[in-house]
Amino acid sequence: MKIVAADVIVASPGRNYVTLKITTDSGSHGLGDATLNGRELAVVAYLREHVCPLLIGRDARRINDVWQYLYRGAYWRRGPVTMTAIAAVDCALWDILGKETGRPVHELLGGAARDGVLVYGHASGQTLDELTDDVAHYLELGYRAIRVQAAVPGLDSTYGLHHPGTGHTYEPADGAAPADNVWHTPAYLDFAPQMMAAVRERHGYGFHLLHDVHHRLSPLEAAQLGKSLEPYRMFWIEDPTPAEDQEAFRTIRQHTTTPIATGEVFNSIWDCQTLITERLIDYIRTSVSHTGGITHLRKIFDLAALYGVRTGSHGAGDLSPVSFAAALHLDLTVPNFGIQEYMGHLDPAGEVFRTSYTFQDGYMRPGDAPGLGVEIDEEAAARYPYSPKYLPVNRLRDGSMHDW
Ligand code: CS2
Ligand code: MG
Repeated sequence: MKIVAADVIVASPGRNYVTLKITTDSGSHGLGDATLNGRELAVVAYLREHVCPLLIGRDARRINDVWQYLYRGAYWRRGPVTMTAIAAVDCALWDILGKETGRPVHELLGGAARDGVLVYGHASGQTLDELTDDVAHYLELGYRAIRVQAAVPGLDSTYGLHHPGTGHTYEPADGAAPADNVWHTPAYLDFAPQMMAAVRERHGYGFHLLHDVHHRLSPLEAAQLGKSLEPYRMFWIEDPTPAEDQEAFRTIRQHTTTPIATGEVFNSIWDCQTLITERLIDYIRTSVSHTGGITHLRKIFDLAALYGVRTGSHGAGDLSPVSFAAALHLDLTVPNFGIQEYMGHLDPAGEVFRTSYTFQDGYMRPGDAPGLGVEIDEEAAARYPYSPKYLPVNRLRDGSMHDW
């Protein structure tokens, strides 16, 4: 089964998505998500100029060989652009294998190890009243796990909040240049326990509570935050410090029992090796689309299983429905699954991507369609041309750059 075409589709139905479509001489095609938020066209060029021409004529069934060929053969290894491009190829080949064999991808991975995939939704608010109302909304929808973010008093803007008027999805990317946000750690450290107290006081402890710190603290500040949140029995705090400094997590670990999740910005097993083997985190957040696809993410999850680290993959709205479906297939099969982020996709993304995954009672299922179970409508995609959209940048009050 030879690859005869590899095409890159760039569309912006609400936000930018890059989709790789691989076609074989048997008439099958498969999809992979190649979206790298804010740097989309770098992956497009990497695929179109360097990867797609090399795929033509290769056997689509040799997924492991194609992966090794693209990873080892490039000489320049890892990095978000390379690993997102490889991920797209990998997912498209799993999709093709599923369609050719008539099996959903989770069956090809050894079959389901659970009935459904626990997901967390995103509640937020400009005030604590708005936040706790939003938590009520998610509980009514059936969510069993909810991430909470609220505007920090005294700051003009806070990350992780719904944009007013866009519905219940957190959509930070906007505009032809990044907006400037201003951050002040003391204000946040004072406010965070008040936020969790308000949520637990109104809604109790009958659901999992999550929070994203978005890489903004020093290790000691993160340790202080973890301790101050212990009474609220967090499911996790996410990205307390910049994730690339793996040793920093030792300090956090020594001081708090609040569980730690990190890894959405990682792109290979090497980025989380220390964190996993030293048990410095509880959840690894690497995703299918930024970490080399199903083939490589499986290896990370297997390593994590050895050390009692559970999975909690990134599933923001800037990952397309194609990689979200791939995540659900993999999540269903891994023994050490923990939770899956589910931000959802705003319309008109639904015009471009037809999905077969479902949500019920807090759990998602990928469905039994052959392959990944997602199709792209290329005519609809053409109606939404690429437009630059950037995440904000973050500065301190003195104007210096901080982590976003
Ligand atoms: C966030 C993301 O989902 C999350 O946990 O950290 O929204 C992240 O900011 C974006 O995916 C970056 O592209
Ligand atoms: Mg995050």
